[in-house]
Amino acid sequence: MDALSTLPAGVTAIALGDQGLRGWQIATPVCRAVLSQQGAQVLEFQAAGKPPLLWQSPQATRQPGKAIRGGIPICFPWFGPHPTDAGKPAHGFARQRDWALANARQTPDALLVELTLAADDTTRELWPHDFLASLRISFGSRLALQLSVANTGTTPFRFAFAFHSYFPLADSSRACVYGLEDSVCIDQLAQDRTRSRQTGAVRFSGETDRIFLQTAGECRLVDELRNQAVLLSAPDCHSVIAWNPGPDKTARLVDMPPDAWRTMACIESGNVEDDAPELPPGAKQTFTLVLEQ
Ligand code: TA6
Repeated sequence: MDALSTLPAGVTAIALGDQGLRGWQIATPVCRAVLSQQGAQVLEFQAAGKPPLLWQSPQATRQPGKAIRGGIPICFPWFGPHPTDAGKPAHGFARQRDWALANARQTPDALLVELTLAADDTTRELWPHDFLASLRISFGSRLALQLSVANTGTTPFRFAFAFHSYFPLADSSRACVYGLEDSVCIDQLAQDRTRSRQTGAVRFSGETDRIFLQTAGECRLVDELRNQAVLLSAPDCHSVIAWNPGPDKTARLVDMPPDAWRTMACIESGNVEDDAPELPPGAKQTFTLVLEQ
């Protein structure tokens, strides 16, 4: 745990589980949240007067180095399985490592927290580039995340990332996503990963794993049973991934109860596949996600 000289009121350092994971409990007049130092991962967020925004598996691990199932994992510097080495961690290494707490301060509207992750010998073994990643999180009446990636090396690199957000649903079969119409859709479950143009809203019937490219940067997840919605605004993110594991895949996930697929879905804003950016030496790019209920 990086000790800032003092934490602002409303921020308390906490243990997450009993295997050494650390994080912070956030309680302000406008929201409550839990943030894990591992992965700079928002695990919980609830704005005053609103339902919980995020879903977390009741069986989520609290083991150092193991991804935590829920909240908003940060997939970086690649998305999904490593393109050439299956031995490397899925979704990159950012979600498995402690990020350094760089700043935490209260503003009139929100508590702002910044964490950073810099390249080191161990990351270079997995990904041979020098980078500095920073995640700025605004805990206010809504949740906003801003990921910046800087190329601190001497050669360009291409990276992919996603805010892998888990959302609760009353019934995943009675939910849908608007705003992805006309985007290019890659069905990850199809052998040949066929591409098509999305027509109409995206729905979840059993296992669903679709990458949408060239999106408009804004979409809305609607829980039809509860008549509630989450608006995802991510103007710098051109990809959205919609995932529900369905019953069979869920049965293979040790950190998810067997019926968990019925009450959650992931809507992940990022830049992957064709949308993955290339960063020249010395350059920095910033990507914002705002979640509104
Ligand atoms: O969200 C899309 C996806 O790539 C799915 O294929 C599934 O693997 C999911 O991410 C979860 O990945 P994880 O490594 O967290 O189990």
